[in-house]
Amino acid sequence: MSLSLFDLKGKVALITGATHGLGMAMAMGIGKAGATIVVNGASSQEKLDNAVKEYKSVGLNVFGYLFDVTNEEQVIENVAKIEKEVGPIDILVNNAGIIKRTPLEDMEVADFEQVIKVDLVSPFIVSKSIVKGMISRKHGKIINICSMMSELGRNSVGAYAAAKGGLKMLTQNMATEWAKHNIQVNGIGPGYFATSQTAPIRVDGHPFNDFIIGRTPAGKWGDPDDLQGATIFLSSKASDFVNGHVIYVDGGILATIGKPANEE
Ligand code: GCO
Repeated sequence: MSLSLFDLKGKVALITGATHGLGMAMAMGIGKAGATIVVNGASSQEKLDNAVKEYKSVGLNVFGYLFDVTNEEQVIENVAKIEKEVGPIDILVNNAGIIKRTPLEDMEVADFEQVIKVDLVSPFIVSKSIVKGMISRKHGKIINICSMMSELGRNSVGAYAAAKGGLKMLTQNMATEWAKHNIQVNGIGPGYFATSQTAPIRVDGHPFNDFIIGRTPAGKWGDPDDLQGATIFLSSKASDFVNGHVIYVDGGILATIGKPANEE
């Protein structure tokens, strides 16, 4: 099979929330496969500039744009700027997301709404701002970054689970509506990865750290680079007839009911 199926040379990819963590790892993968990468950050110009330097340090063709993905006006303005200054967007990775770990009964409504806004509404806002161009060009790739919480609940992450469960269904509906325009919309569901978001629950001896190691058949936290293969696949020609699926990169968590703590 020709590797050109996975070649992204000549493509422009926008990855939201790609100044660090999983977003950066996926953007690095897409860039190394040949695409020009457009990195979005929302919190600070300095963080964005540092990230752009890091991408350039490994020889990638990269541009950085600072805008809030929950603000439709900023999204429309920046997508227009990107498509004028860099080129039409061929690949969109909706990765930007937040999590707030609070028992539902204690969670402020405003906090619940903020998680929904960033994790579920913003993929809609950014996709909507780009898809009409993809429709006119008769091709496009949209990848929504879902989660284990698109399938399973967990104490204290109810808002996040509601958002990521919704994002899985939004992915299926985008696929339903846009596949006829040769736009493939799919998701990636990361398992438990070693990132800044999971750092608080990953410290040695933290009960959750031991739980995840036991609950994951691969017996470890994922390395963000483990996501690059699925990302390149869903960004490339190789997935031109794949629509509405979420690929779980999870070390086997969703494949198993788990095992007793004392079982090897
Ligand atoms: C948590 C974790 C998870 C992971 C990831 C799993 O608190 O349970 O942060 O949400 O980050 O989303 O797919």
